[in-house]
Amino acid sequence: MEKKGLTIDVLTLFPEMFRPVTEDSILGRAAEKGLIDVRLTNIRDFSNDKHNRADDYPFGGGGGMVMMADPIFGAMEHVDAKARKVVYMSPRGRILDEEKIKELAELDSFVILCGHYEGVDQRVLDYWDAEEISIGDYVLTGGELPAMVLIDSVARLIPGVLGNEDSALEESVYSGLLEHPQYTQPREYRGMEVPEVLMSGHHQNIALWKLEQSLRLTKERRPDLYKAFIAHRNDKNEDGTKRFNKAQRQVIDKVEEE
Ligand code: 4FN
Repeated sequence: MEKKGLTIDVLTLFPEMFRPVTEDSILGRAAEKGLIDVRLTNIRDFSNDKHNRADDYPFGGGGGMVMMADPIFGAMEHVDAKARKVVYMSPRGRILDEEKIKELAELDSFVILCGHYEGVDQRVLDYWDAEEISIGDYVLTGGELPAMVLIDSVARLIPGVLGNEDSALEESVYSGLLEHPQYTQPREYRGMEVPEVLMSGHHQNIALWKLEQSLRLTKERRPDLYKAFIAHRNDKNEDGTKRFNKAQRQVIDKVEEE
């Protein structure tokens, strides 16, 4: 059976930060269609302290505040996290990539914990067996923006979330290449013309031009991605057919020799 929809529980001290992302545009429509359900839990609601505190000073000193275990445990129990995958957005984690995003998009549900201040009490991560995932090497004030990046990237892989059912797969990210240059109206702007081939209506030539541009750009700007593409260029599709036809292979060989 095909899975129906994805539920993501987000545990955070700042649930209001997520509203614009979860209610607007593409994600909002996906939610209306029942394809994705992003549930927000305010960790502070599970504080058992008389002042509703969710953070305290770090043992061993060092300044800043640490998010306490107890409110997070309460929130985790509330969303029944024991039965599900728990992700902690953290600069200590492996950097998010398309492979991890695909893995998460195949689940029925998972939980995202967002840290703030100096992060969470380590016992939370140990007990709930959290997988730490980072979105990149820079300092942030919290895990909320990273969680939104993760949600956005996972959501677009769920069938039906993007208008066009297969547009997520058609894009160059699917092949691991950067995108070719894009143009729209007008045909001439301040003396700058759109490449002739795009106006030709010759679909085969257009597809080959796009492939060539993607390859050149990727080779120049992201040699890491280009090397990975070249290493896998002779892989077969899932159905055993060849990934690239003869004309495409010629383009790849040409750029490889440049
Ligand atoms: N960041 C670095 C080294 C040490 C600390 C930080 C940092 C927010 C709770 C974590 C940051 C970046 C990418 C979560 C950064 C991410 C965070 C992320 C994040 C408050 C503690 C903190 C060496 C990476 C620069 C603050 C490096 N992806 N600490 O930013 O949550 O997910």
